[in-house]
Amino acid sequence: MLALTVVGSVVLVQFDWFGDAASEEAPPIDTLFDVMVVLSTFVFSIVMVMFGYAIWKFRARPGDESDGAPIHGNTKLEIAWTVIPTIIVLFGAGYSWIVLDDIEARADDAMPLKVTAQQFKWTFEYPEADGLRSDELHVPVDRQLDVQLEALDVVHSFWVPEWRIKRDLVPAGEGGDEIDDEFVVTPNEEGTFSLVCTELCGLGHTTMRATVVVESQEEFDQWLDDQAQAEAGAGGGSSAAGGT
Ligand SMILES: [Cu+2]
Repeated sequence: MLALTVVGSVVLVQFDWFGDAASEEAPPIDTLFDVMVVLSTFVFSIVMVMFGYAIWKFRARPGDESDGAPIHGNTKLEIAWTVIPTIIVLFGAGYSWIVLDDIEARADDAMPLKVTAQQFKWTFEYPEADGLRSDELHVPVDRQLDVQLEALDVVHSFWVPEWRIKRDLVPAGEGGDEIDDEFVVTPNEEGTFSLVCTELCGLGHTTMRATVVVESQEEFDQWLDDQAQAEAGAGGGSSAAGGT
């Protein structure tokens, strides 16, 4: 049983389940996932070993047409299969709670960002830059983003795979204050990523993507300036040749 757990765990943990990581929240999430994989492998091993043993031990010999012995209850076994899963689940819940508490901690200097989803388009608004809007997401590296979500029509879902965080955008309408519509994330690697809508939201769902550029603070400031000028010049600005 333990051998099967070890072999299964070693094999499964090798997989790069989520791909590249590019946020501060990613490592604790990935570690949590690996721990859960090991626990699941342990449970799977118990079930498979018991299953194999039962098939072998209690098989019907050739010519044996008799009924099985009538048995009822087994206190030791029942205590074991209640206590072990309870410990596993409580451990998983406690550990997840700690990780969630950690990755949801708010930084004082977080940058506010408003994300609006609609069929089939993302819009980003920067309250610190006079409400500048863009359909390409640019953010500075190593700064926590305080993201406010809004959906205009149906349910969408915000997901940048490398950041790990995934959150639904629910059209709240009147009195929708109780909907959990914000999250924080701290991108810690520069580069270009894809924001993917990960909630089937209509015929154009597969096209509902946006480019995400994580860049240095200087490049980000420059991009904001460029965007503001383009907006002032042409009136109505989306992203053209942004920061590289
Ligand atoms: Cu969508």
